[in-house]
Amino acid sequence: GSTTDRITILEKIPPVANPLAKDPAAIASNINYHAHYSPHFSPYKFEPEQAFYATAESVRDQLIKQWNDTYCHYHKVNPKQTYYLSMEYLQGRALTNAVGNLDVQDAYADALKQLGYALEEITEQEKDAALGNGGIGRLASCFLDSMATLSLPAWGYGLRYRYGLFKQLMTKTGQEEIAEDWLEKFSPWEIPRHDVVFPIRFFGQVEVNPNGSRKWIGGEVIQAVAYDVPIPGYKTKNTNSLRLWEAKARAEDFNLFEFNDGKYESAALLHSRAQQAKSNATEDGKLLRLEQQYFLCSASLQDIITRFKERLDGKDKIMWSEFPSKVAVQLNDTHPTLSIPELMRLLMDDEGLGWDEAWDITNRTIAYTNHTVLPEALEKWSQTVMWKLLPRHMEIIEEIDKRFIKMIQSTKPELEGKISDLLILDNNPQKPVVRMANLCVVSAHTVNGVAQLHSDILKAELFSDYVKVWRTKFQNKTNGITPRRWLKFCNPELSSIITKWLKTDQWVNNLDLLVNLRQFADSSVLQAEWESAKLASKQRLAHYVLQVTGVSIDPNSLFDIQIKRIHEYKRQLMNILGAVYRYKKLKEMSPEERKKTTPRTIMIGGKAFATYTNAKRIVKLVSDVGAVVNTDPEVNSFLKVIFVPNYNVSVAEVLIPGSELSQHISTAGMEASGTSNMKFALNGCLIIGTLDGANVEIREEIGQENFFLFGATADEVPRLRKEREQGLFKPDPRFEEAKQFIKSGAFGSYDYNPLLDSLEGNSGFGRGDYFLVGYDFPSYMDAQARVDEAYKDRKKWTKMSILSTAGSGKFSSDRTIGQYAKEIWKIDECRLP
Ligand code: C3B
Repeated sequence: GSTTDRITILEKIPPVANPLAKDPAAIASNINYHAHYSPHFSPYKFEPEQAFYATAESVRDQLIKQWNDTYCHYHKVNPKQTYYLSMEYLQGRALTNAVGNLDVQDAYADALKQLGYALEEITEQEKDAALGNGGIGRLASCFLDSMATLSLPAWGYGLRYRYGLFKQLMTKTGQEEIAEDWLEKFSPWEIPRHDVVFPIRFFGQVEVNPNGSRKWIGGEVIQAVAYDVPIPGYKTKNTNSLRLWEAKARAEDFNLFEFNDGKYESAALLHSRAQQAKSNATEDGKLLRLEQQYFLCSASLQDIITRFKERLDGKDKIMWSEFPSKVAVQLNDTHPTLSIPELMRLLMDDEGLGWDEAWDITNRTIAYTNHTVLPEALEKWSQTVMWKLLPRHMEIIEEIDKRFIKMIQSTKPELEGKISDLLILDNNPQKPVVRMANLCVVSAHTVNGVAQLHSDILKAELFSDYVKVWRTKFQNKTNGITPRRWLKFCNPELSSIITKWLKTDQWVNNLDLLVNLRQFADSSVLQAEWESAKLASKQRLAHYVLQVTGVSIDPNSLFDIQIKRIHEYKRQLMNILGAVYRYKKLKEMSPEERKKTTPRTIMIGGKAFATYTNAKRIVKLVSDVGAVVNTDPEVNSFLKVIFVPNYNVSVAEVLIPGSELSQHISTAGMEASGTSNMKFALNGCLIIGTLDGANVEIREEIGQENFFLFGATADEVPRLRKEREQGLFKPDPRFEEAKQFIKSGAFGSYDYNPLLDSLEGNSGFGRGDYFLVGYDFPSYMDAQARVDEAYKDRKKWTKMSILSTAGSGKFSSDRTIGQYAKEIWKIDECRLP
């Protein structure tokens, strides 16, 4: 309708502030109330954007009530509580999730209908909150959903970045990055807490008092202000908090809060104190990142300690020894490692505890999750920078290291020879650094990996010598995903079929129940329903692709998707080489032969780190191949290649339900877990993949006959790399043919040689093919041929699809979080009555 129509509708509905409205008419009144009285926009306008804000404010009313009640309940019961510290959260959109978890979806849909809108149209208005880069951030967001759903007293802490992860624009030259101003218009989901403010110090010096105690003084102090984001659980009133810290800048130019994905330089320009440090641009960027990390750790720990003291009311003496029985802190990767020396500092310098007591408390409070074995992701900070920025923390780290050596010398003399690797401080005179992972392993009570294979590799390789010191410190917690966002809300068609066949919707918070679908996998009735749900999702996806790329794709072709950050170890390059080979073969076929092939639509999406040249070349190659293939009338009804721009959480919610095959094809041993693999399997998508990360467990759960496996295994990789380097490797002719075809200029004149050279052995321009694309290519192509054959038997394919969903129960983040709660945090549910 027109603007006037909408105003007319609004005039017929009384604006009433009734925050806890349940029936559609009352909700419509409350939405109308916000349309009139919320200060963000003129009430004489009710376009989709205003309707979104008014709807969100109305939902927020409901959230705030539960959020307050939850805080009061935890305060009264005073249970042990978990604090999840993460530099990244990928929350995506909140509206669908909030009305779904509050169980008011239908009422809101009805209310909006009365106001002239469809709920889906309104939810589309929301910008994604992308305060992270990829898997680790999305995992943190899934964990928040599960913590609330399990009614666990558990909160997230993070940073309120002013700009989110960049927006990816595709231009003639490939990926371009645009700033993502997610707060431009204001976020309805946060509650500014001007009552929760802590001072954060940087630089300065350490003062030694006559009694020997030490105090960090001078430097600069800025304020951390809390913004709380309510996190509703599903089928519980518990509504937890994600507390995001913002810097209350004293200087206009202090911009701590740009999310820095390879854009360190631009952020650093805005940062005056970095210039005082007189280092170069990259160093400035690194300093900014270290400041952000410390800001998160210090604000969160001050907040935790304040709450601990508040809840001890009645007792006149603070019992510090009880701290670990009230507080569990989980470090999401090494990014919040400074929590360790910060907790030590607060306990000793501010609260007056001795070293031993402070150390015991710190150790019993903090646990660490490792998310990668890639050397470039294992953080090392320059000791010089650290001494400048955090002098007191460096003293504490030195002391932890000294005591650690002493302990090894007296209890594990056989490890003396390994000490230089085990130490926290690497005192290499060229470039002395602090090894953050070592600080975590030495200080935390528990260290865990994120899939069984990854945890095994941590124990056998990265941390093998520490295992000899602390046998029971190391655990596995296989990742998971929330079935609310990743099935119930993003794939309503499939969800209602599942509910119908299981005769219950309990699977939404007991995902193991999906296993009961197995008995119906052969039913032609279920198969027909299953296929029609898949087709509906494929049509929605095709519509989306047309909208964002202008290319129309055929919903009857096999939809083959790879979406994740672009990285050489994830091997999008192998995927596109396979597509190039497929295209060349199609060109060589007669029209009759072509008709016998399985038509495919290959979709690849993901962002490349702004300064990662080879990743950007891969993006460019995918879009160049697409430009040729999609406009080739001879073959384009048998093959399309799409680069899906600006991949993010909301795009994933459209792509995953519409997928039939997805690629999880990293070099074995390199992908710690992967989590999109779980989302695809849950939505009935088959996987082609290597024995890497959580693929191993997914294949076990859904059955090996339902998984297209190929490639070297993790234990073979070191030997294969050596052989590749020594020139003992004989490339498969198909691999050579695909590369040659690109080199011949079939996809334009862009210089792909630097990229293709990375796939050669060490001679000439070759850079060793570290990721073993050449070695795995033939078995990858064979597996792809098995996929094409399997897709021809639609009954069998659909059965495999049903079995994928049926076998995905283990990968609920409810299971993962239940295990963290029991085996690491030792916390219990604290459910609102
Ligand atoms: C990722 C890993 O690369 C994934 O395999 C894993 O599934 C997720 O973490 C979640 O555990 N990861 C990331 O996104 N960022 C890092 N810095 C390190 C790992």
